[in-house]
Amino acid sequence: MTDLILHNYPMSPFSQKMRSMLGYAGLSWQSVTVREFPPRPHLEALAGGYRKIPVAQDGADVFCDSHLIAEEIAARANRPELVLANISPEAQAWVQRVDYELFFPCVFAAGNSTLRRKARESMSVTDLLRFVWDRLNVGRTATTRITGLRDARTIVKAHAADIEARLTQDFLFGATPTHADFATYHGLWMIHVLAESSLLKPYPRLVAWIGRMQAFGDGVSRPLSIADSLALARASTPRAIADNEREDARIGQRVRAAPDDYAQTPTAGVLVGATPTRWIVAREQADVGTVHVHFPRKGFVLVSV
Ligand SMILES: N[C@@H](CCC(=O)N[C@@H](CS)C(=O)NCC(=O)O)C(=O)O
Repeated sequence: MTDLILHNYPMSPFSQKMRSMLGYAGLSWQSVTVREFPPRPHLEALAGGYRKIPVAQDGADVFCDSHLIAEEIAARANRPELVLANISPEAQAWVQRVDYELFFPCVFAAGNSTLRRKARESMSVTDLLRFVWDRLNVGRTATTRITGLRDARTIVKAHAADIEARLTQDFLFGATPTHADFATYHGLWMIHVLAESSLLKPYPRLVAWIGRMQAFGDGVSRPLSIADSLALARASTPRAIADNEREDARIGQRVRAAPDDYAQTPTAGVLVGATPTRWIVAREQADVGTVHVHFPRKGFVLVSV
């Protein structure tokens, strides 16, 4: 099996979720560094309209959303605890809560002079302005309410107190980590590690847990150029789809798949695969030939066109 390719950028929290899982899983991987905001033409070739980061790639198969990428990491490293569907209902509900209630407050609460300096070091002033403008538009067009702009620090502190109380063992749901730890970590990573903020200091068990999560590292990565990632897709054939992976009356039809929350730009193609948890959409593009783009069902909508 070849190393997974992760299209990511250093300051992206959801990319950090994947980098930390790769570190925990002990996997080596290939890193394509992408811009912080669209247009990203090579990702348009690979994933169509889907514009969130990270995106993973294995040859001519492309995986959208961290929940699905986690399944790829879990399968490669035999780490079933990284798959959301494998963890307890209580832990799954926890992930849903931190995804929707903690992530954005963390992003807003992380905004301090250290973060601005780091952003300024990786982007020109013009790009920084374009980035802010882009994210304002993402917020404006979101179908779910993006909470936390006003009370970000208060919301983060309430979650931090919950996490502090839960951490009676080394990880949130026991002595070893699960998907829930990684889903909780990346927002807090932005505050504590990236922005070097003191906001979480009053929560010693939480800070110690961040240290344990950080100690997993990011796995061993080697850089891959955008051109090489496209060439790899072009030279590869998508994975075969089994008969029991065609469980949808729309197989063979033209469809559009899009996130149901924010940055909902759709990917168009032909539905070629469907399992109880994912859809697989085939796309043809001159730069990459035929690629199969995988979407989780949870958090996405699929419509016939
Ligand atoms: N549900 C997605 C969320 C990913 C996400 O929101 N990523 C951020 C960057 S960390 C993003 O892409 N924001 C808007 C954008 O760039 O279009 C996942 O789990 O992968």
